[in-house]
Amino acid sequence: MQKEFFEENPLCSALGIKYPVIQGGMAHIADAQLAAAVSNAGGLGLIAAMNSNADQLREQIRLAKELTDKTFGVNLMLMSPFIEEVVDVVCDEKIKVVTTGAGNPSKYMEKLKSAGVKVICVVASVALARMVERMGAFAVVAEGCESGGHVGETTTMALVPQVVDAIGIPVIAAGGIADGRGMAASFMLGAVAVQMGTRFLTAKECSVHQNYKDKVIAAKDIDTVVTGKRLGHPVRALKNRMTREFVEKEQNPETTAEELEAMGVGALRRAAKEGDVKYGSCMCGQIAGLIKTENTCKEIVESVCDEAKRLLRGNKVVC
Ligand code: TUI
Repeated sequence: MQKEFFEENPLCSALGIKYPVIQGGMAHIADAQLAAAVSNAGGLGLIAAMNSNADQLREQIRLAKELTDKTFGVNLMLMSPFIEEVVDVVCDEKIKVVTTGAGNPSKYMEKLKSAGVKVICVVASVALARMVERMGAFAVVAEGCESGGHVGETTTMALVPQVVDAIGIPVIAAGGIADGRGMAASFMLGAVAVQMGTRFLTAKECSVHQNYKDKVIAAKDIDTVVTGKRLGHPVRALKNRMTREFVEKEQNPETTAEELEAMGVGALRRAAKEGDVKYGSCMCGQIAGLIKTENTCKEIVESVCDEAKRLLRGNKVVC
């Protein structure tokens, strides 16, 4: 087993983490409690800033600082109406690392870098990976369309090696990874770490509503669908009454973009906080079918890494 993946992983050294596991910045789900649990487990936990304003994000950051003395980060959702003020909070609170998603981070790179923040950009294409490298990104997360939430068009298997060949900064693989096989495969594609979102949805420390967790655990391989392509922000979620109605409306040329947008408003919050898994949006990746249990973040991080280590030593997959 090559030491560069674990004991001497350069990304882990630079971020001050033990394991090459980064938690996805899941909107309405990735709070201080989950971020601290992942960081305490040796990975990199992230608080999702999503549509929080400055005060809401500051409160979550202060709470995470009480729950862990390890490095944790913030995920910036670039479509947020509060993006300017949350960038200021990240700088003020001396957050060491951010991930950015759902857009082009160029407007905020200089400010973040000047404040000493390492910026890891989530990209879904080679072109954006090249652009953020030129702007001084510390690393990229190459996120395939197997992921939950806002997705690009290319699969992880195709995207990761193309991004690895195109840039010189570290590449973290995301999309469809939930166990040691996915991690080992990611290393073979040239990634130095993995980001997992769906796997942490059923973590014991994840505060997402129990109905949502149960739906992830019950999901099969073909139980997710991408909606919203017509609106320009495709989103992968578990199939339910809401996605079925959305697909019908989306296919009907008489439905306006405004009607479709209205269906999406508040849908993730309804599922994640209120447990409305029929009419809410249960954003979730295609790998949900692999997840059968609720575990602590420590169990998740350690089991994924232990299995990857075994496989990289040449041991067979044991199912
Ligand atoms: O951002 C994500 N995943 C998300 S954000 C989110 S909140 C949301 N809710 C409803 C609609 C839209 C968002 C839920 N899940 N992942 C990172 C990611 N970024 N995936 C894909 C991208 C991406 C896509 C296009 C990044 C940049 C981009 O290009 C923009 C450009 O201008 O080039």
